[in-house]
Amino acid sequence: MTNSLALRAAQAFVPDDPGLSAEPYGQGLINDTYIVKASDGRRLILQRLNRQAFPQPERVQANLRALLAHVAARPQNPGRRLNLPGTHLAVDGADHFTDDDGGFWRALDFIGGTRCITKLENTAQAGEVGFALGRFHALVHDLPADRLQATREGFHQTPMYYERFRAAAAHAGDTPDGDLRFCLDFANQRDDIVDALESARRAGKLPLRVIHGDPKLDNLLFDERGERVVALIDLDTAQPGLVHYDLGDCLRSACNPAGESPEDPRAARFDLDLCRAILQGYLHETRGFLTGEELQLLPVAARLIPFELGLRFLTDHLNGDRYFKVAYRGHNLLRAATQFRLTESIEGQLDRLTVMVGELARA
Ligand code: ADP
Ligand code: GN1
Ligand code: MG
Repeated sequence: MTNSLALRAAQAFVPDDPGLSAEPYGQGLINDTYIVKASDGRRLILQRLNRQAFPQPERVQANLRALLAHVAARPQNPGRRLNLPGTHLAVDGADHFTDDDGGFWRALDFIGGTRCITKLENTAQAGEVGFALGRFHALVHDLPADRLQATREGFHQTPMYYERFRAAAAHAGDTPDGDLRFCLDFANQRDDIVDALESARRAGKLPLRVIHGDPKLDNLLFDERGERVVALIDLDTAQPGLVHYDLGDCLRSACNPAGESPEDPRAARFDLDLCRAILQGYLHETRGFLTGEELQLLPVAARLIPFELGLRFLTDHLNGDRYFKVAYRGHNLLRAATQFRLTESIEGQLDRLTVMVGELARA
């Protein structure tokens, strides 16, 4: 059913069309996403940005425009392009529309003939995931990071999420059991790893680059046959950061065949073969500008970013589900336990992962 606020926003981008419709679309955890259909057959993605996640949404749009302009000036082989969705101007010339309730809406190219893959089926698809993230980093590697503004302060700085977890856990009650007990113990036992990337960053060992911030599997669009990645979407968190945040996030999402919400969190596991194929695809695109120190800390990131996401889900559960969209009470707890089980699986394979990264980096 067409939502009236969304329809009003859609009219700001496509005026004078009595046949215009706007229907909810996709499975994102943050923004409200709609597909807009115009009478002439045109389609757009319309999104109301989440103001809690993005307190200064105009920064999201400014970054997107800077990024798109930079990438448009970098020719790509037409047969092997990575597409990014362009943003549309409203009829008043602005890059967004603000509704009467203060909602911030923007419209993007709808990238059709594509599908999201919820679970990788083979290493060829994994290679495509690596290609997409690597191509993105290669396209923006000469865009100075300070040309983009922070859309989320402290995003992926694990010590900040750990502090928030500690504050929320102070109200967890006296006798937690089940998944909550497991999650609290798991998080409390790992305070020694939370600073692993940030300490290297403070020491000047890791450069700030333009990153995507959220390259999970759902944010890659494959062609309809599921063979090639054709687009990278959800650029709201593109901002200065470490490539480790992106690689850690991509690996934790793509190499866990159980997904983010399995029935049993113990189903989560890290598939090293998928990881190898992703890194091969990634390094093929990025060879030449990543430093030795960046490569050396990739295994650290592969462990830390799922742990951090587990902390984020757990904190949101403890705070009453205020940030991530949930289907039911307890959903964020299940997601947290799943990310921690995944972290456990990575920890059990860390030596092999480290050897593998070393071999791939030298190849
Ligand atoms: P969120 O930040 O809430 O995750 P996304 O930007 O990822 O929002 O959009 C949610 C979903 O909508 C995506 O997972 C995808 O299925 C779909 N989507 C978003 N942008 C596009 C686009 N430009 N073309 C096609 N589908 C899109
Ligand atoms: C959110 O926006 P979406 O659904 O693609 C979140 C990511 C998490 C992800 C977990 C801005 O991503 O950081 O890794 O959920 N995005 C934001 O699924 O917080
Ligand atoms: Mg998304």
